[in-house]
Amino acid sequence: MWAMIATWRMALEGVSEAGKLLQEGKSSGEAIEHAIRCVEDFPYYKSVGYGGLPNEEMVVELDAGYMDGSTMAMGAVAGIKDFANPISIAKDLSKDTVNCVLVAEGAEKYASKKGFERKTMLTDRAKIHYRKRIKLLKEEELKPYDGHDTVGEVALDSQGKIVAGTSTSGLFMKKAGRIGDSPIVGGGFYADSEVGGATATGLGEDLMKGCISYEIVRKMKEGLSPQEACQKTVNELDAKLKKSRGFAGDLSVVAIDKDGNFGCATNIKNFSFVVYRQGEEPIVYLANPVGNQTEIYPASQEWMDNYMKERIVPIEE
Ligand code: SD4
Repeated sequence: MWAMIATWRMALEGVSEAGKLLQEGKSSGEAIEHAIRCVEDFPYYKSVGYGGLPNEEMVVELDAGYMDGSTMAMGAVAGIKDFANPISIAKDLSKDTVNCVLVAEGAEKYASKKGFERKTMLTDRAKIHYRKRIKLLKEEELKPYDGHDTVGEVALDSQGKIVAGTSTSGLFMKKAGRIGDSPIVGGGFYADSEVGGATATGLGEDLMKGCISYEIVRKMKEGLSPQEACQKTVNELDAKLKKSRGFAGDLSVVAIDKDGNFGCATNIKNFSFVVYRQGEEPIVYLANPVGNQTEIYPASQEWMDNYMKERIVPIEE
């Protein structure tokens, strides 16, 4: 049995291709890397890789994480500039036992030495978004973008290995040097091949407070289904944040277990995610919070048609 789950509709094309790799017997590590690279390479996704929106100094700083749930190997890069595929660098870093998490210049030096592809990641389209936002915020203090579209994925291969990975440009207009949950093991991603894997998207500062991906896997280990584990974890963190300081940032999570069952929970409207399992077609789901539960249903054709149209619509200064 193989299976993949990923945050946001933008993962669909990559997951569709990666599922074929899993069907051919390739490993979950290869599937994750391939699927996430597809998102990183697509210029119209504004929050991952090429085309990602910049920080407040108009610099694109990227974060990525990778974990192999069979060996517990883990690698991550944070605040890395001008490399095409941060996920591949994170995966490469996971092969070592030390120096597995590198930031900024150190990460760039490593990637350069290892021959990873350099690329100017700030696109003209991203510059227009930046200038528009600056115009809009002229009189106000800069605030981070409150949309969130980190790609986080978990794959189970037919050998039973579970791998989790993430890639993001983080929050639009973030401070230089700011990193979120995506390169933080246990925060943005976690995998344990004996149990399952989970990954998160949303406000990194809040997701990290709950060690949210680890917590979901921990609950699955205790016997909860992926759906129960996702829901309970989001509910608990959401409630705790609201109780302690009055509000909770966006929290959305997906998970699969070692048998390919999946779960998703969110505290925002219309969170989309992708599931592809052996013997099925890839499916895009929409998730919405209803009381303490998450209502999950396949996205309509109309929603799917509008999605790509909205992404590629021409923008003007
Ligand atoms: C972060 N969790 O850097 C990420 C944001 C996200 O698209 O999901 N962005 O906090």
